[in-house]
Amino acid sequence: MPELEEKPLNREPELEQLISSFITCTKNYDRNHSALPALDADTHRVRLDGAVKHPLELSIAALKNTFTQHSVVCALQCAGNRRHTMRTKIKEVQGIDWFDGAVMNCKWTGPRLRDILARAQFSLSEEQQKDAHVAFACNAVPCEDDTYYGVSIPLSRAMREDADVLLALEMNDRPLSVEHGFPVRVIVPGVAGARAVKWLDRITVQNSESENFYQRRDYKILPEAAVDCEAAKQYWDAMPSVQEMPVNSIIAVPGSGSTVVRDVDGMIAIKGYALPSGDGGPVVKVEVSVDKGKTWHETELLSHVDEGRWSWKLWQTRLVVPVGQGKIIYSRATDAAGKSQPAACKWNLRGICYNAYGEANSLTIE
Ligand SMILES: Nc1nc2c(c(=O)[nH]1)N[C@H]1C(S)=C(S)[C@@H](COP(=O)(O)O)O[C@H]1N2
Ligand SMILES: [Mo]
Repeated sequence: MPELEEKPLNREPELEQLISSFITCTKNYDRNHSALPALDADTHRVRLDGAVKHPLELSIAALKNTFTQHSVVCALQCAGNRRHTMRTKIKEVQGIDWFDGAVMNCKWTGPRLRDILARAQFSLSEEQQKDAHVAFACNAVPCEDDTYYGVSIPLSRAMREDADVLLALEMNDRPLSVEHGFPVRVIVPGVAGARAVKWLDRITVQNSESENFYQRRDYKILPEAAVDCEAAKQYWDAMPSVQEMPVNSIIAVPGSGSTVVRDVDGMIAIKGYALPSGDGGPVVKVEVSVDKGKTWHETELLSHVDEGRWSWKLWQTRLVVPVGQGKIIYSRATDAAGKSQPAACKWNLRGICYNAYGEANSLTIE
């Protein structure tokens, strides 16, 4: 494997700042398995090949000018978001120590993948299409665990008009930044961030999942028996890759470990974000509990003109909380599909898809 030139850029914003606007416009989290490639939008091409009748070589200008442009506002979340909570509440896991900020909520614009696939036309029978995948790759730079970054999603999702799978050229009405995939990245609303390939240069229609490490040997919820890398080996092929993310919520204010001074009425402000499950959005309810889950109080969901099925919900409330130390507050989101966060979540080696109650712990209330 070629050496990585530098340590990949991985960082998340501070939570109070993250929830300060519905569209997260500044300092969104960055997750990279490689260095950031500097690509030229004038010469860059996206190749579409595999089981299609007409392979295509698409320039950025062609993606912009020869296909209808669509916009979608959606949450984009790393499957490892909240890993820190799994590692501290249950037991040690492998992976970057993400807190609750490995998520962004942005507007993405570009052609729909299904329109591009329609131009190329499949050479698969209807039966074959059911199990087929669309693989995405970035070959620009070597990654930590493979020579290129590659993943795939089911062809059925790519073809669903209501699934809004895009090849995004713009983020929040501006060309993508280098960090977020300039000049083109995949956006798959409701699905783990790992599938949103940045610096996209190849799309392949194929009858099985991507062969890449990041599809086959990572981003899978392994059973609890997979306690270490050695034990994990027997499960990698048996377990499905993560696609749809689970419903979730976190408390951004007050932050765990902080001291909060109550208002004269004995109340404190509690705020956070909530995320729907895969296709189950929007979030319809967020409750909080200040008595360890015995009673729950419904919070106010903030509405926004651009919200929809795939976006996050910001929420807030004020509640009377008794003074004291070591206090804990929980949050619990429910989405339109009726999916709700569990009190506890099973451990998995890579610490992904943690979605037990959101919590602010070790609080001192004065
Ligand atoms: N080419 C490429 N695409 C990638 C990655 C990567 O390392 N290389 N990381 C993936 C992962 S794991 C996530 S969570 C998102 C993060 O997107 P962001 O860096 O724009 O926040 O990009 C995905 N797309
Ligand atoms: Mo990720």
